[in-house]
Amino acid sequence: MPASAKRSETPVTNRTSNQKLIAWVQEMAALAQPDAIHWCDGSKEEYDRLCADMVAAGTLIPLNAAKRPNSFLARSAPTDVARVEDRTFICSKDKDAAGPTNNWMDPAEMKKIMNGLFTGAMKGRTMYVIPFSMGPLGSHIAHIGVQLSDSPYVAASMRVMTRMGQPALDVLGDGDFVPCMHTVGAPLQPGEKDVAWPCNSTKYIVQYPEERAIWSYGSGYGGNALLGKKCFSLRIASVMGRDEGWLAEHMLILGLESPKGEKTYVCAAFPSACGKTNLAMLIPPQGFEGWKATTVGDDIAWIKPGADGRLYAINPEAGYFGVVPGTSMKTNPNAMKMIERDTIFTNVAMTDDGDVWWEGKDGPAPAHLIDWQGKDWTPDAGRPAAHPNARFTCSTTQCSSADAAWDDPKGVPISAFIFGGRLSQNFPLVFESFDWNHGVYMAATMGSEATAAAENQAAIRRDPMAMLPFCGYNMAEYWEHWLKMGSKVKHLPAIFRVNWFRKDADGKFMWPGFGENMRVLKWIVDRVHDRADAVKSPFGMMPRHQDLNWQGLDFKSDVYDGLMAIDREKGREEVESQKELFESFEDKLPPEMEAQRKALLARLAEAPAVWRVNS
Ligand code: SAT
Ligand code: MN
Repeated sequence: MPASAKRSETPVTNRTSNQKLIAWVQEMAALAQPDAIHWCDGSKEEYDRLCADMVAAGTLIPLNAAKRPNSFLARSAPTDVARVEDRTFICSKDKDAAGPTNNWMDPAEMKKIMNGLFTGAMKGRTMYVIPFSMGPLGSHIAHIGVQLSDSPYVAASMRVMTRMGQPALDVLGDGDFVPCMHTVGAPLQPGEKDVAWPCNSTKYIVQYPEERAIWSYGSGYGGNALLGKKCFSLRIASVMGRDEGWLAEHMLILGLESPKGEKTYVCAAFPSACGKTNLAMLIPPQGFEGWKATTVGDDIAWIKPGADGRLYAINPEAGYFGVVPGTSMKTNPNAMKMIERDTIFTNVAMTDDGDVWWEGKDGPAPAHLIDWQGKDWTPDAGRPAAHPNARFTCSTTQCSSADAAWDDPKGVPISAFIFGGRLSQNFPLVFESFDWNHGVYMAATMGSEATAAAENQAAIRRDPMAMLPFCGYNMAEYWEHWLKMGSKVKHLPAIFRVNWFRKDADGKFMWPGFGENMRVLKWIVDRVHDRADAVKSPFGMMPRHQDLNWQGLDFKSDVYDGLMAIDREKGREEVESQKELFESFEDKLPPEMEAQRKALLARLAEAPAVWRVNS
């Protein structure tokens, strides 16, 4: 039994008077039969003890303290390296309530399976009781959850990723919480030696939206196991938002401050692997002296209408679980600085001097590494040293671009929503929707190309609002909810689409991206403050070359022309292909969505064969 569990514990009744919570913990302990129960207080001492226990168990490897102070490397089981969408279930009473884009199972049937799997599942282990607040403590936008887990990696990670421990219990009082039940599914027989990363080949990530409950079995990794993240903050919270009139979105929150001190906040949604963390921590380039970009969040936003008729957003999380490969001084200097210390790395490679390495890090690959699976690695190994989904887990307090209001219970007022996919062809750098409904349609039909290899016959994987794996109810009803917000909110944010990934005829990216995205963001800021020009295209309102600030970047007008061009026939094909998505929702599809699609087809029919922004 780990030292953290052996310590004499404060009696539970001194920690909380919440009878529902106490009874639930007892009931779950009777089911899962752990050897011990530890109520997490969220202190630094507790975190350090958890880490020390994990070092002793081989789950964490301490990194070279001179190079990477207070940091650790975890190597997961090779079969437990990412979210498992095909094992993720929305168990609403009606199949229709989950909709055609979710896996569904009858809740009664699922509960039988869960009860079977969880019986005795924590034998030989400690069950951690992990109270947490998603959002600033006491914020009217925040909510409390309690996770039970037999993974110390989860308990430690939850302290970094959420406001975890006694303060969350104090805010909870006798109120309601979202119960989050989790096991790695690897009970130990008496005397049996544990492995470094216990998990089970059977995995279930289960949401019961009507009960607002989560059960997760068999995985210790990321969103499968840190249940405050995608399971609660998106799948369950999207249902709460529908019922209560707010939005739970897969969005970063970014502050943009002008040299005059005017602050504008935007939310942006992108599918995985489109650089959300990089955009959330962007550093304005040359030509933007005096501008500041500040980070409120990099993954999730909870957004509620405020008394003044604007929308206010909080980041429900308190840390970053970011993709490591590709992170460098070029792509994200703020993140590089942030993860210099006090960071848990999962599935990166280790250098001979006890530091970490990953593909895309600055400088050449070292001559020798231990790869993410613990094997010797040399540059000619023919396989990546870090897993492509390797992650850092790191507190927001370490981020030097953290916005002054990142922990403000009021949230920050949102002026624009930005939606972006990854499209190599025919999709312009940026445009603004004509109005709210048009913006909702553009967001609902966004997508990314399935693979980089399929560039020419780009099969687009639709990912409405980047919420495809995260919407806890019928996606068509979610669109309806978005459309309704249009009439409920007095001061609506403007809606934009962006695409950083267009390629030229030689397959080269046409747009430099990263910090240079500030040029687009500034135009967006100026648009929402009514001081930037745009011209009307079939897709929406677009900036001309002269409408962007090019100081510090030589970006020729004719290249820009190509970046913004719309090929009428390709555009038409794309819009026709949206029909398949729409039809899958049958009579649940809001008629407005099809009306918007038809209107776009009509605008394209009147456009020249190639629509150009500067002609
Ligand atoms: O695994 S997580 O859901 O935490 C991260 C992600 O997939 O975006
Ligand atoms: Mn995400």
